[in-house]
Amino acid sequence: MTQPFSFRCDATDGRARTGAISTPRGEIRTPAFMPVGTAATVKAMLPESVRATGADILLGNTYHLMLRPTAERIDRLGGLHRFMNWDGPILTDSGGFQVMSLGALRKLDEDGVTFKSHIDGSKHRLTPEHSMEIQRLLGSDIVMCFDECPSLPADRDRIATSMELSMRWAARSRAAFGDRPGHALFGIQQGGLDRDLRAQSADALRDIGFDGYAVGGLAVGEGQDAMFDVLDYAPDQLPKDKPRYLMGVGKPDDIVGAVARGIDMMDCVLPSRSGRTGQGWTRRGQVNLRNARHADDPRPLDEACTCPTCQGYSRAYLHHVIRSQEIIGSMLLTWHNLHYFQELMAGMRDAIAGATFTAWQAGFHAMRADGDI
Ligand code: PRF
Ligand code: ZN
Repeated sequence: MTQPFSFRCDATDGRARTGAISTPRGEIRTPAFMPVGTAATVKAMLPESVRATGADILLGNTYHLMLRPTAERIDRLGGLHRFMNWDGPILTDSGGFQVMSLGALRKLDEDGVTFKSHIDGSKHRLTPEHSMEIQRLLGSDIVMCFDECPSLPADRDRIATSMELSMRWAARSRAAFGDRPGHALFGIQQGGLDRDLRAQSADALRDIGFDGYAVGGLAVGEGQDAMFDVLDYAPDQLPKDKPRYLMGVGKPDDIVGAVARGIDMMDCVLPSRSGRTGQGWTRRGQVNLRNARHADDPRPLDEACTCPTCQGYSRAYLHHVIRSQEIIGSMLLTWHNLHYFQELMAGMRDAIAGATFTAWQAGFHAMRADGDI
């Protein structure tokens, strides 16, 4: 019998790998990109449209949902899947990272974090136990450990102390999560840019035992070169037989570089958030549709793209609706961007399966060097 939650690797090419995570709510093809649905919506998209772009799984946020509309209300209404009308798998982040970005509005101690809501200034507290409870009430399929993610640069002592705290919180998260068949708990590796601290963190997580392992603490200001340096060893420090998730990454070239280094899952607000400001992401690079040069351009954003936006609308129209702040501008660009990110993942999955990933990567970079888009 297959496990209610399991990971299989179908093929590898270099360090890149492709396979699938099986969950009771469906399969997640890997490498996977998870659109971000922070407040129980992928902004400007219907869930069925998100699905049509090729997404197998969404990300939701403990921090935002606990404040509004609250986890208890979502639970009473049948859980997050029913609430937002998405029946596929949902991964929820634990809140630690989002609280950290509040800066002065938070206070950290051994037991957890006290913080003030960005919505109304009300006081709240998150601990590993409380984060597990909220993610259970939401009905999350993949629950993330409660951790602390220091911003970089930071000195080694600060990174070490924080990583050790995150590992104690990981053990408490594991104990509080308990045994929930069909639901998964992922550990989060920390340790900044320090190979030794990353190894200590990976060992601590492996000893506790998780259903998957995230590389946390990256894409926090260190730059792509430094991030890739860490990704040259971090995935190999984590168990081979479990999914590896790089949190909060990234731009298309970050994603490709991460997959080449053994990452199976990623999430980022980039395709949705930048879509709402008029940025289009294509095979040939980034296009700012606000730019006046598009005002009379009858061509689609990307002639080779099969998304509904590129099938029906010109750059001139996109330029007009974005400049006019029409809602459809956000809808059209978010759809195109999510479609492009999912096509990117599908292209990588096929290339890894066909053992042509190196050539695929060369093609990806060559296409982008092309110049005028
Ligand atoms: N921890 C958690 N969520 C995250 C991160 C982390 O380190 C990151 C780092 N890029 C993004 N989201 N819990
Ligand atoms: Zn398109």
